[in-house]
Amino acid sequence: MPVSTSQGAFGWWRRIALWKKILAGLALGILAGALLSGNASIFKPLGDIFINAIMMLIVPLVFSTLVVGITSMRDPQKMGRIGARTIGLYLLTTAFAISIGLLLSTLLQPGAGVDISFDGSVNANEAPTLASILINLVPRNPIDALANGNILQIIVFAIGLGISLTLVGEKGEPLVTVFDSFAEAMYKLTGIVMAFAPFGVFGLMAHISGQYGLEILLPLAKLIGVVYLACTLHVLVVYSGFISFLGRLNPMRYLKGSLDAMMIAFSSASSAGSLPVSIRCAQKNLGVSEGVSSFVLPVGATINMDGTALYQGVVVLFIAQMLGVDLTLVDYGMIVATGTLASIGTAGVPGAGLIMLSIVMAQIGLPLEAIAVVAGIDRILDMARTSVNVAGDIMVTTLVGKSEGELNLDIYNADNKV
Ligand code: DAS
Repeated sequence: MPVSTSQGAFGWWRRIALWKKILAGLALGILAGALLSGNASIFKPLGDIFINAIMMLIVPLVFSTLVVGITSMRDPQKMGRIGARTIGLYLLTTAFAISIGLLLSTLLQPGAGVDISFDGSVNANEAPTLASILINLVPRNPIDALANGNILQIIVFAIGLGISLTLVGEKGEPLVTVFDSFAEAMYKLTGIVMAFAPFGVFGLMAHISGQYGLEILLPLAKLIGVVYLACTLHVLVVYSGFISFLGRLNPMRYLKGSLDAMMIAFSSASSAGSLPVSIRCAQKNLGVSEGVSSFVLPVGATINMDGTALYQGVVVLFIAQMLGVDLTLVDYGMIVATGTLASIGTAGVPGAGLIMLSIVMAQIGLPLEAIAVVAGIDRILDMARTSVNVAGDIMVTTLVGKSEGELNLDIYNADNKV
């Protein structure tokens, strides 16, 4: 039976793994930007439409899947264990990330001999206190939290609703069924939006690549190299190490299964924007249950920013080296402490880490105006650190799923990632 050309064509396209198509879009976008320079911005609407479509999914997907996930767990002790393991692993990997950033920046001295003038004034941001983080967790108006996409407040309300639906028993069943079918629809819509990812990523990368010429990148090439090297080591050494030794799992499967989300994070520079893709990767590529992934990933996209923490370690030392300021061990300790808090307070949107950098710099007395030196290449650094943020969220979700027996090993070990 001859296959019609249109079906053959689409069949051919459908058989290519999504991560390969996204990678092709990313590479072609960088090339188009390099060739067309500023004119490559004509492709920007492709990227903007794709980002809007992904952001459209976040609230309905996170809320519905989390309510269903909580009701499917039915065991408060299990939920408490998952919460504790999640927060513990997030804090542990963040501490590793800052340490890697500080170590590499100390060894490679990216700021030594750099002479870039700066002026203007920058006001320090306030470090989020633990009390302010806890108070802001509880929404006064859940509809307002949903409408404004306040992820942490949506998580708190969804957990409360999920627990209550479980406790009311039979009377809660109808609503759980509604949320279950709504969540399924959101998964399907995520898949439909992701079909356009290669084109959206192409548009994003063409526009970004066209903005940055060598004259901007060369003076800070060593800083860019140290940040990218630190990000790569953190994923390949720390995350793969955790997956291997704590999870007893094949790290290559984890890396391959996370590629889609990492590339969306790289091109969008937004953890929040990558969240629907992270949930899809965790469930469809790595076999993590809805109950675990629908809780651990939204929490991670909001408070777990290992790439940002690592970036702050590198950049603060870069600025100190550039200014010839010798830092003491106490300064290093302050960078780890404030860098962790600053990364928790960093929003999952482009450029948020640069804003929070002022907290760490103010803490050790460096002039905030120096931030202007790295602001010009921030998007280049943001793409790498956001990829690490997302990779870290997926790694912890995989470990928590494995530790709770909520990881389907047949899916995890399957070769063909969707
Ligand atoms: N772009 C932020 C994110 O989405 C990270 C950052 O700016 O540091 O995770």
